Amino acid sequence: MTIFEKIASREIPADIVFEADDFLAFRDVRPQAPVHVLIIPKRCIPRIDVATGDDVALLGRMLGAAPKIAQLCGVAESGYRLVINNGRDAGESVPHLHIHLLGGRALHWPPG
Ligand code: DGP
Repeated sequence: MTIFEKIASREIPADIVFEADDFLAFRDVRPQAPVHVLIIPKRCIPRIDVATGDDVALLGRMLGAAPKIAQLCGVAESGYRLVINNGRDAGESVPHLHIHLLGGRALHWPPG
């Protein structure tokens, strides 16, 4: 079981900001911005690289919920960034697909 599956099953606590039947959004334990939320599928898809056609609708719902989650976190107007890290060079550290939602400060571009 990944750490995020444990959060989804409430085995490990997290600061949950939004929940749907098949995905969850909670605050990152190591925030890189004043608002840093992770949007995860409840069932483990390891990374975007191995997502299949069966995952597309779920991934679409997760992405589609981002504006609502941004609104709940107070960054809808100021702006926010969505990030998926895939693989070593991207800094992926948890093998359970997650969309980072970052906001609450001006974010640099290009990212480091
Ligand atoms: P990534 O590097 O893209 O794989 O991001 C993984 C993120 O997950 C990282 O920003 C820290 C966060 N994280 C790791 N373990 C936990 C945890 O147990 N709880 C929460 N809330 N976040 C976690």
